Amino acid sequence: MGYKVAVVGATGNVGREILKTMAERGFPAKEVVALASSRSVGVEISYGEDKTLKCQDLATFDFTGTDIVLSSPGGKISAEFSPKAAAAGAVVIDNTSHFRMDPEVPLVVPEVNPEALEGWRKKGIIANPNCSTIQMVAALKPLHEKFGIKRVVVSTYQSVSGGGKEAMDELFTQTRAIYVNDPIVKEKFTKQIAFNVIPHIDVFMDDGSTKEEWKMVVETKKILDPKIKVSATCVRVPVFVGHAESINIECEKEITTESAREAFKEADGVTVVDFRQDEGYVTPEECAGEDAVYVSRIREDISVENGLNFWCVSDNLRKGAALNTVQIAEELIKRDLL
Ligand code: 11C
Repeated sequence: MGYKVAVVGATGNVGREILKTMAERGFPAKEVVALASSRSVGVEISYGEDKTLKCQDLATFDFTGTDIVLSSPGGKISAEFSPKAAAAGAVVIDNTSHFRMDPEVPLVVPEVNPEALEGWRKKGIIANPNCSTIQMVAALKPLHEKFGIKRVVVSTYQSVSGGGKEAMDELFTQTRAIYVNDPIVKEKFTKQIAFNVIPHIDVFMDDGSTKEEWKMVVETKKILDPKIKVSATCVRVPVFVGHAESINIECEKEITTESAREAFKEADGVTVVDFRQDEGYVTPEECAGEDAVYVSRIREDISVENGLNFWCVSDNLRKGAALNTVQIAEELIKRDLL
C-alpha cells in the first residue's frame, strides 16, 4: 500500500527538504509528483539516492487521485491551490501562514497536539505552524503538562533560510562584498544582514509588534493552550540555517532546574544538551541537518516565582518545516485517518 503524494513548491528551500525527508524516512509513497510555477517546469529535483523528479506545472495539474499534498509555496499561491487540491479529495498539509488561524483547520505539531488531526476533513487542510513556534511549543509541552505554564517571554535569533533561498544568497553576497569592498546591496532585508542583527521579521502590526511575533503568540495559544500568555521579540541573525530562542517561563507549580531537565528528557522530539562547561550547549551551526529540538542552558529564574530560563535550537527547515510536515502525514496514516 502506498500513497500518491504531490509536493507543491518543490524547488524552494522547504520543498526540497520535504523530498529529502520523505526519502530518508522511507515515506510510503507509491508515486511522488514535484509541482512548481510554470517557469520551473522541467527542472530536475533529486528524490532519494537514485531518483530524479521533473517539475510539473502547479497551475495545470489535476489533483484527482492524489492522496496527500505537501505544500510550501507562498501564501497567495497556497490560498488558491490548497482548497483546489482539497476539493479534489486530497489531504493538504500546508506550510504557509494562510490557513493557520482558521478554526476549521488543525494547526499541528505531532509531539504536541496530534489529536487535533481528527478534524482535518472539515476543510481538507492541515496547517504546519511557523518554524519559530514549532520548536518552542515542542519544548514547552512537557513543561506545561507538569508545571502549568502561565507566561512565556521569548527572544528569537532566526537564520536567514527562514526568508528563502534569496535571503540566504543576500547574506552570502553582502558578506563577500564587505571583504572585497563592493557596495552592499539590500533586497530581501530592510537593513544590512551581514555582520548585523535585524529586529524585524515579516510586516509590522498596528500594535508595534511584527507578524512573526504575532504568529508566535496566536499559534502557541492554538496549539498548546489559549490561556498561556506569550510575549515575543523576533530577530534575524546572520546564520544560514537553524533558529535559536531564549525562552523564559513562569509556571503555576514549583519548577526547578532538575525537574525541568527530567521533563524535557521524557519528551518526544526534544534532546537535552546541558553541561555547565565550554561547548556544553547546542548552537544553530550544530543543529543544521538534525531532526531534534535541542534544549540547553536550563536554569531557574529567581526574579519571579516558579520561573525558568532555557535556550532552544532547531533546524528551521527540518523540524521547523519539512520534517513536521512529513510527520503530520505519517501521523494521519498511523491514526488511520486517511
Ligand atoms: C522566518 N519564520 O524565519 C519565518 C519563515 O509563517 O511560515 C516561515 C514563515 C511562516 O522568516
